[in-house]
Amino acid sequence: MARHLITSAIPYINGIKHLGNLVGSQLPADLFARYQRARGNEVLFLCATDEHGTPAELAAAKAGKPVAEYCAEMHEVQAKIAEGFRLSFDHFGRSSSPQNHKLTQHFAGVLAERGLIREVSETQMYSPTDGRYLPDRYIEGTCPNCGFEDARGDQCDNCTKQLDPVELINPRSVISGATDLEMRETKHLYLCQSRMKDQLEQWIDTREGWPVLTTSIAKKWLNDGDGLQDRGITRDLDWGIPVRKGDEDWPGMEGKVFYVWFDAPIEYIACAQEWVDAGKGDDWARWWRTDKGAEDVTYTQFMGKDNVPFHTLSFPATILGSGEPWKLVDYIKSFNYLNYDGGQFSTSRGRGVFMDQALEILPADYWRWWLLSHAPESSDSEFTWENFQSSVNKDLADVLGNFASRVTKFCRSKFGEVVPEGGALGPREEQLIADLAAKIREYEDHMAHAEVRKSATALRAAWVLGNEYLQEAAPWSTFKTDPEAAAAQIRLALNVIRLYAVISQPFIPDASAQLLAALNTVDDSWPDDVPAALSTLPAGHAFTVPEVTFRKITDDEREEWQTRFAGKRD
Ligand code: B3M
Ligand code: ZN
Repeated sequence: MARHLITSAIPYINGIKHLGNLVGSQLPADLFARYQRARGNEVLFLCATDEHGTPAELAAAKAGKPVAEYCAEMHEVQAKIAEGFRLSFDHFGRSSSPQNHKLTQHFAGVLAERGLIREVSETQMYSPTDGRYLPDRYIEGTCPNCGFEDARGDQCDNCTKQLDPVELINPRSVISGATDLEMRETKHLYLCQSRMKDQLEQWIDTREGWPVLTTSIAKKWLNDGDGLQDRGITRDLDWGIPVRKGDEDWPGMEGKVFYVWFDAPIEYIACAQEWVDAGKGDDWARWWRTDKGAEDVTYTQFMGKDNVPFHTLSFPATILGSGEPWKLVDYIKSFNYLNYDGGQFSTSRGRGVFMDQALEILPADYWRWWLLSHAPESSDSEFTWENFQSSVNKDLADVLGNFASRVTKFCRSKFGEVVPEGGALGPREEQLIADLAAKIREYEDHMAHAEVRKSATALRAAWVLGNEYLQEAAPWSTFKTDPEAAAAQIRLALNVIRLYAVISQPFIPDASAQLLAALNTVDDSWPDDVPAALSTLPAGHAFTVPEVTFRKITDDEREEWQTRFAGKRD
């Protein structure tokens, strides 16, 4: 039995994510986790909310809540939506957990001991009124380029010029409006990534079969311009993990916290500790420490392409730099972007479908199927309502749903709600079994490599085989001349429904459970031996006709939704 550690990029806490975010990490990670479990492998699948950084502080301020309270609430909201999408995390943690505080401070401590952290003096805006340093986004003022009065410290939204806060005319604090801002000298910590360039490059060059998207982004950061740069890992914020060297104070770093991208990936490890502390597991080290059994773990990470530099370089720099036996990632699966209906998803403009809204209009399986079968793997992809409607109506309703419904209803009308006995299987049936076996082996191969679209294509092809068989065998005609043969055909077809329920589970878990329940079986074992799997339900086995597995999306609905999610203009 293989052991798979699987993590999804951890979503920011500041609001509900859209479908583009979902398909870029959490959903394909879930597909992979479900598949590995279905194959009988041991899986630890982790995700969490990413709770630090300015976006969290600003969102809490906007909601008029203390940031800790805001994060606790939003964590629950995101956890509930994740459940709604049937994301099967073994634990959904929080990067603000005490476990992550301790571990992040530990890593900073050992990296400092090994000479991989240096102190840098910088000048920064300080607001005496607010009693704190102000990061870029906390300062607004008049744009020196176009005169726009509400330009942000990092960029002018009017003329798009990139700015440094010191360039703003009449700068003011976003928090209090105070204008008595002053420049102060302050110290920050930098992780010496440049010194680890060779080690990182050698590691990346020896990874086999990594997606081009992943390695090309890593190589670009390693070699473009002056090569890999050291990275600031501290910030002047109130909310975050206090800068400490392990258990000790860090002189000069009082009042500072670690940069969100330093502690967020460490949460992958802390999350396993949270999983144990929540009583769900008893040993996190056997997943994360190569001196404690993680040597034989296969670790796969899922993320959008914008997160790749942090996972191929910064986090490995933390792990390798520590000199401690932590498990390094084995495979990084990254995704391009999903666009929305001729443009982009936009959180600020409410453009596109967000996770909570999606579940309000249709069950999770409809979205899971469309998103996964159109995952932006080799290039960006686009959600359109026409495409969504046609995929759901064709693949799910006409092909899979219709097969289950026709077979069970025909059986009920001619033989009752039990698997009929019938005679031996004919050549056409043997051909179907052979075709299904070949298609399933192909499906397994794609799933094992986390090739999401190809897996969906193979699965759909397996569903189509059943339909084509049914069309050709036409048990309703056979029945008129040879009821024994028709019974054998239906016995096989009922078993094919069970087979579909089992292999489709990673994509559409609710439909899978519904079909198995209707077939009155709990046997969801993987069809290692397809012919044997297709005789699981014996003659005489009672079942019920399932409710409609997938309904069709009407043209009216499609038009209504298209208008509803077009986004409001600001
Ligand atoms: N929260 C960015 C994102 O959600 C960031 C990922 C962290 S993974 C350690 O896209
Ligand atoms: Zn401007």
